[in-house]
Amino acid sequence: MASDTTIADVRARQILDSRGRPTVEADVYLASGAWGRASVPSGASTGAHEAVELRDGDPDHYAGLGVRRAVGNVQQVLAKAVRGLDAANQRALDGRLLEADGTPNKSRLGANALLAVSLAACRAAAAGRDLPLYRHIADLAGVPRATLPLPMVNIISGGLHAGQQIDLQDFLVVPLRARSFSEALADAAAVHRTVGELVKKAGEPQLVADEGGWGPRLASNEAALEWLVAALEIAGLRPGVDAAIAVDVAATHFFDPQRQGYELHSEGRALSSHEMADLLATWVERYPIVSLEDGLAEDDWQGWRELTARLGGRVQLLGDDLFTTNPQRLQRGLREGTANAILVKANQIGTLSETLAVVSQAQTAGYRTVISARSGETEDSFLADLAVGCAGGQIKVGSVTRSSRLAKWNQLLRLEEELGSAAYLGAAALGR
Ligand code: 2PG
Ligand code: MG
Repeated sequence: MASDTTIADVRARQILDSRGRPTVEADVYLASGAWGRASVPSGASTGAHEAVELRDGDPDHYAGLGVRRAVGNVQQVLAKAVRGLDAANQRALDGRLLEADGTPNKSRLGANALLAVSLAACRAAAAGRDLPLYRHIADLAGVPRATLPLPMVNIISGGLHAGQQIDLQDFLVVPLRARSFSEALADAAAVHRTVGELVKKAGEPQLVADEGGWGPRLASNEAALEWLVAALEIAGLRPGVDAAIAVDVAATHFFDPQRQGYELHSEGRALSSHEMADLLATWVERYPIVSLEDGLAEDDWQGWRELTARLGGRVQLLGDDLFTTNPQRLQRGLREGTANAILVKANQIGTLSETLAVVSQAQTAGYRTVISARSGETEDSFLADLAVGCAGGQIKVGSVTRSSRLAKWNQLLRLEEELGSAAYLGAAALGR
């Protein structure tokens, strides 16, 4: 007999994320006694169009970054709003959260408050139904066959994640030859290890950035691509055949709106939107790049249209700050032919139901989806089950070091054990 999945109680607290900053954690308890816990990640390179992450602004508490107000909003407002609702009916529950907030960008109660409850309720419902989390999510998403995603794994970090020693944010490896998720992870780890050796050889300290990728000083942004290709070869992976490269340019964060220029500070030069597209096109010629994220800034729609017309047939053009997991912005992108894939981050929009709706909106329109962590993460592994349950196709978690990252990769290894390697999408997720 199904147990009672009525919400009996909600609790919340302030915990710390992988950068030592406060974030919200919530527990949702059901009438049956089953319960679920979830915590909320946080970005550094956040887009202007993201839902509002409510912070206290009290300079005497975590330099203004406390989330005690958001926690209070869960305890005092959202707990009352959802008590008595069925946690298994995620859409109705999330609808109630949106109603309680009442603003388009979750600025009253905070998207961090809403998402903590939304995710914790999902986990509680899965426990109440005695189902693995990914299976419950698959039911919510209407996905008949859960799949294991193709990973993109951070190897070299720059930009806001690594003290801006170079301007571009992430250089990632995409394992292509692997027939299973565990083989893919092993190939990615080999590349990470090899780049670590190159860092040492270059006489640089072996220090890692926010997401566990290496953060060496480099002569230019392009040098990161050269290092990555060298590492692939040393690791015995044929570039472009056995493994390829993805780049998160994160261009919003070096675009100067006043001067309308892309300022490559580390190289002492500024590029127009058109020149930036030229640079990316050159790199796509020269290196085995299969995915370019945020190649241009979040509101450079015209530039994005041109970039898509130029490169969209050859590589995945992934919108992160461009779309911010927002259905209206994605709709505009679909209408205007910008990008061909969307990065999906639940905290950019604020509830699980809205996140699943955006995934389905994108997939229906033929855009690929990449389920993504934030640079600030916790030990919560929800993301892994989300990527599997919604058949997201690809996943980006950061590197293969740092427990906040491993929580997700390791959960995917467990899910592989359960689903079998036949559920692994591999390079097919990129249309290969
Ligand atoms: C991104 C993410 C993850 P942040 O830009 O894709 O790498 O970074 O969470 O800082 O926005
Ligand atoms: Mg990004």
